Amino acid sequence: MGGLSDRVAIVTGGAQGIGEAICRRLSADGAAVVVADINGSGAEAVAADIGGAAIAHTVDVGEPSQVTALYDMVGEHFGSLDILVNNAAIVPFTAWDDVDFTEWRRIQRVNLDGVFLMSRGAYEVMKAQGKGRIINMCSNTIFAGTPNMAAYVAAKGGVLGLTRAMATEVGQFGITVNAVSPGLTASAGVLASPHKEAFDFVETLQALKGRGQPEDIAPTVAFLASDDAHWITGQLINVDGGHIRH
Ligand code: NAD
Ligand code: 4PL
Repeated sequence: MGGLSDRVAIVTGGAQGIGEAICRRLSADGAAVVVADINGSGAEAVAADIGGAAIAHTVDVGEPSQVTALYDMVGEHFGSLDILVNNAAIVPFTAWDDVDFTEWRRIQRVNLDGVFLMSRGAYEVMKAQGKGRIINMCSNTIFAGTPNMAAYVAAKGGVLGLTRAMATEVGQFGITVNAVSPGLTASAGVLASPHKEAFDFVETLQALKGRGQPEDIAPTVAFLASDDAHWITGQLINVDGGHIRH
């Protein structure tokens, strides 16, 4: 057991990809992890494979009533919450002018509204406890202006803004709010999308060579959740092999 024993963590989008790697890492460090995902069977499979205190919960982070139900379950099952990782997102590959308002709203609803709803719920518990850690998954696309993802890039810019602003208001309650921005990473979602064609080009831009893996991202999240990160809040840590500098 590592530095997160006796901690309770929720990881959204934990059924696959980077979220799954975060669930596995936080569990390895000793946390009881709620694998929260709209893909309930995928979340069940990850929680079962992790074993121990890990449990699965089906949730659409963009649906207020489902977010409320998640926090009700966590309150009954654990009675506390130490760590929230807002990782769930839709990762589109669509030209800017092929995005209509319905598609724009679909992306904002999960990628930005979902972070608000989940953070608002976690805040109530963490404020009462006088401590907590919120870690938001951002993306280095907000610096690169990566094509075919304008709605996603806009939502992730919003996530960084919320990270900075929320940190200011919740620090007085012992809560830190930070963000992690991966670069192109070989998650299940990316490997099943046109983004997979970009690995070779992105590698030419990276200072460090190779393909980012979900396991390369998870340790930074674990660090921000740990006691060692107690004096860090409102920050963004870029984890992309040195693709972009900010
Ligand atoms: P992925 O597509 O492989 O997995 C995303 C998970 O989120 C899936 O399990 C999916 O079911 C879940 N999800 C989607 N909508 C949901 C909803 N409404 N409610 C609950 N769960 C939902 O994604 P990934 O590549 O592992 O990305 C994880 C995070 O990392 C995202 O925030 C993404 O923006 C970010 N990120 C990824 C990359 C990359 O290249 N893979 C790069 C930078 C940032
Ligand atoms: C550099 O966040 O950061 C593709 C797809 N390329 O989702 C991302 C880069 C993608 C990224 C991302």
